Amino acid sequence: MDVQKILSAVACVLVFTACSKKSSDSVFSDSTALDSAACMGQAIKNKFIVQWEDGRFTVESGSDADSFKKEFIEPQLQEIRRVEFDRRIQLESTKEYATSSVSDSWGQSMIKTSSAYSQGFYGQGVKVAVVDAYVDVTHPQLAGRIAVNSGEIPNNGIDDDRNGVVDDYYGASFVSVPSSTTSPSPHGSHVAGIIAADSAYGPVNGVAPRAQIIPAQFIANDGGGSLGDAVLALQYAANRGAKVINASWGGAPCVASLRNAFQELERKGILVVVAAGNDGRDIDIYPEFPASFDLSNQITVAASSVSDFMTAWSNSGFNLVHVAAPGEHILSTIPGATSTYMDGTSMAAPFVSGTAAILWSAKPTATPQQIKAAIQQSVDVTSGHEFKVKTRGRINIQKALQVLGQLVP
Ligand SMILES: [Ca+2]
Ligand SMILES: [Ca+2]
Repeated sequence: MDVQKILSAVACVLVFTACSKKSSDSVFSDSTALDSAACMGQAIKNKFIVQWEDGRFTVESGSDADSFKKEFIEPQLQEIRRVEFDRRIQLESTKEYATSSVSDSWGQSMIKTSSAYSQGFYGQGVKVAVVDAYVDVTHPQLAGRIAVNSGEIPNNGIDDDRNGVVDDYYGASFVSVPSSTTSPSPHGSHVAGIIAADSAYGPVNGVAPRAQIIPAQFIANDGGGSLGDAVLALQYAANRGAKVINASWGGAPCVASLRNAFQELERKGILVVVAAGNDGRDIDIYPEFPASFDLSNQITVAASSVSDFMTAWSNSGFNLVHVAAPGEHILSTIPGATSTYMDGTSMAAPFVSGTAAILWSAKPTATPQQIKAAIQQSVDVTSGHEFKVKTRGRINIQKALQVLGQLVP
């Protein structure tokens, strides 16, 4: 610390009001000291994530940090809350295979989806955003399940509804980083199918087959992405009216922007369902973001096996992971009008997102905290099978509907 910084720190103690004055240095944070072990995303030094005082985020370009402070931040300092470098993130690939020896819908059976359908609850009227890779909106099992933005005219090159995104009739892509491959990643379509695939048009049984999917892409086909693109996709999902946001990804560096973006979702009453990650580690001790944020509107999900034990590779944590859900041998939709099996907490999280949509279709006035409580208080805990998660159990829709009925009369 140099002498000038010590003096200004002393001045702050003596003249407290002087410390609340903003400067371009105080709103610009290039620090990664928050959680040094997990802060590894490579900074993109000519892109800046700007959070404005009204809570909105934008991603701006500039030649370097000094000129960005002078030319962008200082002229509108009072409107800006925080600025950070954008950062690259790389998502892990998911195991994929064409055949499986187990029942195609073992997970749906185990969490008792049919009990909800017999009561008339299918996730109807609930929008679930898939903030992820590409989602194939032409897949026959997904096409009827995509939430249409009725204010937008598709393919005319005009942002008809003036929401800042051109031609977002179905959804939007915020991918700004180049990809090493052009063939579409199956990940986003697989996640979307677990939530809402329509079984009238193929073998996949979506958990909430009348929920509506909002595709918000930020992950490129090769698994690359940036934090700024993720923040914009989350913000878009909220603006489109998502009640649930599924985040089947991790590996984000520990910068404050992502946490702030999740806190904005909390303020807006949106439930966020996050995959715990597939590294077989305890995220209470070795944090993973966004899995480890621990917000009141967040459910972090571990992967359970066909025999209802924790999978060997699922991340865990008695504090920061809330529930387990089916996450291996999961059949779902992929591009090319077909389906395949995948393993991962990426597959477990959408089981919980679908469950939340079912619960909200039963009690539309419930808060995200009540939906989260109903899911947490209704898990199956089997002696000898306790999961290393906060609730020790695996989700059960039948019991969750009963608990929600008590929480929201
Ligand atoms: Ca638009
Ligand atoms: Ca248009």
